[in-house]
Amino acid sequence: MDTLFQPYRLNGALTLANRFMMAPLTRCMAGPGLVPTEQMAAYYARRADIGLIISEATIIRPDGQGYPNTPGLYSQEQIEGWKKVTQAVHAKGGKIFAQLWHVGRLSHPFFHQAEVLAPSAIAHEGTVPRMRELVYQVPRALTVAEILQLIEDYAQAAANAIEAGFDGVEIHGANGYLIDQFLHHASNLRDDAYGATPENMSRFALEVVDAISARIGGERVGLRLSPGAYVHLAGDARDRAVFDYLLIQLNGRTLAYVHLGIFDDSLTFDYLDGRASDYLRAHYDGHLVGVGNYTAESAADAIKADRFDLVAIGRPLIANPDYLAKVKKAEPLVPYADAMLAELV
Ligand code: FNR
Ligand code: 8K6
Repeated sequence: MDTLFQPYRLNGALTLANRFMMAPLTRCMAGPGLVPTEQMAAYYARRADIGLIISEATIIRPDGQGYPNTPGLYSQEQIEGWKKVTQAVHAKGGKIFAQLWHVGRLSHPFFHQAEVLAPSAIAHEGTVPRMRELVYQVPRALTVAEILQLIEDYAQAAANAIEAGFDGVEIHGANGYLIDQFLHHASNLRDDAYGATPENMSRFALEVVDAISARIGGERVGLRLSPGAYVHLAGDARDRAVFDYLLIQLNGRTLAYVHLGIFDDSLTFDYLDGRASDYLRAHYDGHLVGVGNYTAESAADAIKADRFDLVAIGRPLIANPDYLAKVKKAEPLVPYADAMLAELV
């Protein structure tokens, strides 16, 4: 357990105070204009003893929104709002990355009065959470020119994150959102340079990584991936080859870390021969962040067994702003309940 509380060097730019990360947690509490609030600054600052906070997913442009009141990083007001958050976290000695997000086909015109865009014109069945009257629509397939614009918009949002004082960014390439929609056969039926083969299906993710790295430096860029489809998408055995290719490509690049996107890491996937975390460990050479129903104890065991290097904690950190202090003193934790999402504690 002691290892978890020791500093961890990610690279020449970043050494973390400990091996805990705060998992990105959408809270739907941004103010008008999707601007972060003082309450959000105080909420993140209460958790500044965590080695690295990953912000709630933050949209790179208006048509990337899929839930109410999620913050953005494309307007000057949003940048100014985030400055309050990063300053509050830094004042307490913490570090924070912005998670950059576009939901692709999981958007709805309700949020932005524009088209819903995705790799292919395949709808996700169902409705927007918390807004049950909004049925997901059939998206329009992106043109290549629109894909290039999206890559530029990701890079600009990363530059905005640095202007706002973030220590880096995590690219949200997981959980069935836009980047993940390119990486899985269930949502990518393209037959151009962005579809059909592992190389083409990985192209968008890699171009986003490269454009952001060119702008802010790869040492300040993390990437979240869900090689096992478990939410918003159906898995397909052919997805395995896409992630095999993508990870080989990522091994040749500088990144701060790769972070698994999952809710429960005991899930296994036939086409990954087991847990997604073990698959990533076997195929990715850099720092790996594990997540998904871990306690400090089970994370310490996993790190000792060399299954990953750092652990991200989600729901327990919603319920316990003083998670780290409690774990250190072996005090009991408040159990998480969904009702806690109504308030920023
Ligand atoms: C999440 N999760 C999540 N993931 C992500 O990449 N971006 C996000 O914005 C969110 N938002 C979010 C909101 C809420 C309320 C929950 C519960 C989860 C997933 C999260 O980062 C994490 O992977 C899971 O919660 C599993 O970790 P725990 O909670 O078992 O430690
Ligand atoms: C896989 C990424 C998860 C995206 C998170 C969306 C966040 C919404 C969570 C909905 C949970 C509903 C609980 C309702 C609580 C009342 C809040 C006012």
